[in-house]
Amino acid sequence: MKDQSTERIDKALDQFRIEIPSWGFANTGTRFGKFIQDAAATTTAEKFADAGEVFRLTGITPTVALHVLWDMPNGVDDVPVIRALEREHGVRAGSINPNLFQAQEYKFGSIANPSAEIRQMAVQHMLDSVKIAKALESRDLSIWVSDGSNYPGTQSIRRRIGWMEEAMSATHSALGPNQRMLIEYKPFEPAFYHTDIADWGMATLLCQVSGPKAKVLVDTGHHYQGTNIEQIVAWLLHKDLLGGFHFNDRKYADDDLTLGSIDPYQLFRIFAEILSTPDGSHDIAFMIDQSHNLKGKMEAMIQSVVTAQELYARASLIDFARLAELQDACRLVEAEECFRAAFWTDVRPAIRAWRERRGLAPDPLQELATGGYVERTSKQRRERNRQSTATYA
Ligand code: RM4
Ligand code: MN
Ligand code: MN
Repeated sequence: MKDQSTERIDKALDQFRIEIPSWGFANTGTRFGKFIQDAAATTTAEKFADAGEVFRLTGITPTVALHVLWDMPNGVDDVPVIRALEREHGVRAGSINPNLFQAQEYKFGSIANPSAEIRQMAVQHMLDSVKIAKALESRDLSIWVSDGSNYPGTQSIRRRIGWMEEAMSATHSALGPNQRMLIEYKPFEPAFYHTDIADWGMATLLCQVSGPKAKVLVDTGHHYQGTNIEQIVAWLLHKDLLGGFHFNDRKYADDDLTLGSIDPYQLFRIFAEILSTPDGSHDIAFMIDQSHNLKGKMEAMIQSVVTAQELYARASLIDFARLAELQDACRLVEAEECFRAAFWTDVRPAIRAWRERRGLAPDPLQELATGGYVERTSKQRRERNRQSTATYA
């Protein structure tokens, strides 16, 4: 007979899926330059191959998030190419991310740009992205705008709110019946005075203006130090406005470090909030938003996926019925210990067993290390990677 905790873990593991980002496999950099890796993916096809390998090793990453300009430079015309890659590598396209920050036109903003013409261009790109999402049967359009300003007085914050409302509403009207748009917020960077969608309040209000298919996307790195992210999660859950997450860890700002590398308890607390809903069910898109410069990309992705799985399993061990009793009775220490006991449980043996039952590698990271994939791709991609530019000069 299975004991209660094994049952809880198994149920959690059966349920838990996490999306990985195509950009996590490509060369990226810091503000000072790129560090080129031999094994980095240089094409969309290679990103799909890497994502397929992560799925094969972990069994819980069936979808890959796509950034429209980076992965589908020809827009909707690239849909058949993506379809073929899905079939070849056994992973499906996940959330579609419009790119509203790369074109020169967006220097002073995209959907909040003072120029009506540039705003129109940005809205058109969002509408094209909705079309792409429909064609790929992707449910979510993940919107992040880098809009903002660097100096006080140089832009009208209020008029820009109105322009964003128009753009978001127009995008919402184009969504299909099962589609959603997720609005991501970020307090600063690249704008350093005001960011047009700076926090969850602003994202929430934009969702409310746009319509019921608009939900908030919480990127864990996009908060000021000390912000109680799980409290934001609780409010969004309460208001049925939580659409999804971009997970990553950080020490200082939007560092995009490997999940759980700095503060695993943070992610546990977020999962605890989500799993505390009465029947434990939820409809939230879990996604990773990381791109590593120092660690190998495959290794870092697998570490992140596995860490998310472990922390989700640990949060599932919380006895929420007992916790509620202790909370109501204000038995603080016992409540805290009930919560912490789950956090301190080593779930790795249970996860290993779960993987073995499904024919998956018992230790995905170990399997990657010995399986030869990275050596193979390094050899195949080395020349092309070495030709790419690393400097901004
Ligand atoms: C932003 C944000 C977005 C991501 C871009 C590349 O900081 O996290 O989600 O698409 O980076
Ligand atoms: Mn993000
Ligand atoms: Mn970010």
